[in-house]
Amino acid sequence: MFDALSNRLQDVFQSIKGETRLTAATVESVLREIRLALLEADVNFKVVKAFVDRVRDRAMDQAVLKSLTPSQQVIKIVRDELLALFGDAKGGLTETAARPRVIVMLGLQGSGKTTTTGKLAKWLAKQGRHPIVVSTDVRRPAAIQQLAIVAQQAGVRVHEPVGNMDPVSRTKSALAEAKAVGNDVVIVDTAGRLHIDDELMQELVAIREVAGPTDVLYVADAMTGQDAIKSAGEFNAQMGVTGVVLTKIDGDARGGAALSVVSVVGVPIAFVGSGEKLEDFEPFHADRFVSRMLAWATCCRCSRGPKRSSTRATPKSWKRRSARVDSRWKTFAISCGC
Ligand SMILES: Nc1nc2c(ncn2[C@@H]2O[C@H](COP(=O)(O)OP(=O)(O)O)[C@@H](O)[C@H]2O)c(=O)[nH]1
Ligand SMILES: [Mg+2]
Repeated sequence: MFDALSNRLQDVFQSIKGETRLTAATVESVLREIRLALLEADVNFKVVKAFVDRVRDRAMDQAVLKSLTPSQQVIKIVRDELLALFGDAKGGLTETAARPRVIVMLGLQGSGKTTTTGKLAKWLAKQGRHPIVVSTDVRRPAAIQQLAIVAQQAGVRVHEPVGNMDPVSRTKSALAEAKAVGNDVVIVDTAGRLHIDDELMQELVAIREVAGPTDVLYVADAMTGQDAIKSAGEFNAQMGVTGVVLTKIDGDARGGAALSVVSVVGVPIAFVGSGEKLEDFEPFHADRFVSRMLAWATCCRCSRGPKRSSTRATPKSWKRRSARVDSRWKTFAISCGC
């Protein structure tokens, strides 16, 4: 993800690197290029406009233009504003003293809810927590089975009320089991649809009522671009989403959805999923994300990054390439002292 955007920004920054004087016209042309780069990366157009306006306001400041390092300052402004797109929120779960803490997973079918339920449970278990997971996806018997397998792989308890196929009642009995056994986290995996419908929303609202969750996580497939943002807004309006889990960032998604979600929906990114394995999961850190994105573009002393990568790569080759580029970057960063 962000390969193409990163390359485009690298070109833009390259064009002003080393300039000792920046004119207003140069800044405007840089802004035009940045605008195009963001739109091509599928960033929401309103977000792009607000972003470019903010960068212009700051970059056109005479103190910046007349400084000794104007281009470095413009690059820093772009970086700051990219960070601001993600808001100040820290990734991870909300803070709560509630025991058990209840987390409800939402999202469209195939976005990665069940996989992420297992990943999150494993991540929590690693932090010394004792999660129990429950599936409320009763329409597809295979979904209950899938969560049982994922829970087993994650080494966490799964609530299996035999014969009970009512989503709300399954949630209730999972809470009761957690209290009886001493599980301090309950993760409720829910059903998804290809599109949002009223029946699903009513079911989810009823689950929320009995669950009283501290975290309502919307699982968004990064590959679905702007559509993911639209449904995040709808889920948020009905369910009060507390965080987004952005999955499949290992694919070749253009990444614009990730950059727009906080501004458009007003909900922070809590976690990111970067593969099918349970370990491919981490809390979202905006600064690391932006640093990776701008790694080559902002490297202080070096003129060009490593060999360009194709933007038409498949997820698997992306992974291999990404690992290669990462290791080259480490060697390169050490040698250049960045
Ligand atoms: N590459 C990749 N695949 C993922 C990721 N998260 C989930 N998947 C895959 O996406 C597909 C759908 O996931 P699933 O958890 O069943 O989605 P659900 O319908 O929302 O519960 C499965 O094949 C998962 O292995 C991820 O971060 N990266
Ligand atoms: Mg599922």
